[in-house]
Amino acid sequence: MQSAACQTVVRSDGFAPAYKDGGHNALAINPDSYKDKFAAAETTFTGKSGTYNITLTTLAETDGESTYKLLIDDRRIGQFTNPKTSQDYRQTLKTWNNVLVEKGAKIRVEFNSATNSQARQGSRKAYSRGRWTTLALIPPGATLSPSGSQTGNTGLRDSFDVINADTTVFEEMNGLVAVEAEHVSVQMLSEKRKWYVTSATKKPNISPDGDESHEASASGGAYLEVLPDTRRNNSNKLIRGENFSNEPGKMAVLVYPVHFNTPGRYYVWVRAYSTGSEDNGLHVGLDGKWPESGQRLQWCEGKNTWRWESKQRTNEQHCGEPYKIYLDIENSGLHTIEFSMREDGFEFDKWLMTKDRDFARPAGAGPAEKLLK
Ligand SMILES: [Ca+2]
Ligand SMILES: [Ca+2]
Ligand SMILES: [Ca+2]
Repeated sequence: MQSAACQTVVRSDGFAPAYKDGGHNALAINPDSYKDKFAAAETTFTGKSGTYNITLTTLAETDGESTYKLLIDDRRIGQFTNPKTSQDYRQTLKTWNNVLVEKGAKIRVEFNSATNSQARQGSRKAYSRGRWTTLALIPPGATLSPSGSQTGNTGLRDSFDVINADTTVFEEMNGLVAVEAEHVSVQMLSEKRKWYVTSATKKPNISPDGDESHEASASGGAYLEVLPDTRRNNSNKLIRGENFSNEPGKMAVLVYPVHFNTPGRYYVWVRAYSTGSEDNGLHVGLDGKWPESGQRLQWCEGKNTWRWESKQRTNEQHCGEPYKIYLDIENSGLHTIEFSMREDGFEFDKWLMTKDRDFARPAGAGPAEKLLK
């Protein structure tokens, strides 16, 4: 697989230079030298000619709202300006649907430095750096193949895996949002472990797995499982960074864009299935950040059944404490809710976020999904 640096040509003719921001794994423009200017990066599309949904992932900043232009063979496909944010490097997704891309086409992203004149660096106005991390081309209707191999995912970066074709945006209403795990937009950091869909018609052919499938009783008839599962009981060796990650955001990250209407503290509940003493831990994050209150979701009760839970594993209570798994949404607008692997073999049916601290555990599938219209 090639890295972005190999595939991408940074244009200098008529553009400001771009630089690689290693700390954020992004391309960016330096406003110290280039204010209100555009830099550009270009790649030649080597995939099959066809129609694609194209998703750009940017990092929004407080200093200014950078603008991004997508061009194919010098034709403007679209333009996107980051939303205002109170949090630097907030991951933001923009999708252009049903774009015709011919094999050999030149795909270019232009990105600028911008200021909103609010933040100051010393006596000067502070600027945003037009950072972005990935451009993914996804064939509409693409699904995860049973073998787990991906087709048509020919972005500028290869750390971006696709489970669903659509960048579906969900909507929070009245302090509640619920999402089927299998309706994930993108998957990242899946080199060692990866989430696979199981449904009546789709079974991952990944070994070892260790148990039968449980889609018949899953919400929406489908769920995700992170495979292979090499630690199925505590006699199997625990290998950090392989079949276990106590650190959040490091392995098999799932990204769900959600539009929030109501800021505030949200308790996160997840519906999971575990059959033994293992495969019962997960992490949740927000906008690419992994606060302590999203780490180590834990299940002990309800074995061999789908079980909604919202408990955090702590030193004092290995089976988890209630009320400790939450995310604080500071501003209304688009955010990404992200989950990452803690234990391989985890089976993930659905998740929800509620402002109600005393939310009653749903017995069945739980609240319905709501898409942003
Ligand atoms: Ca399994
Ligand atoms: Ca496991
Ligand atoms: Ca489901």
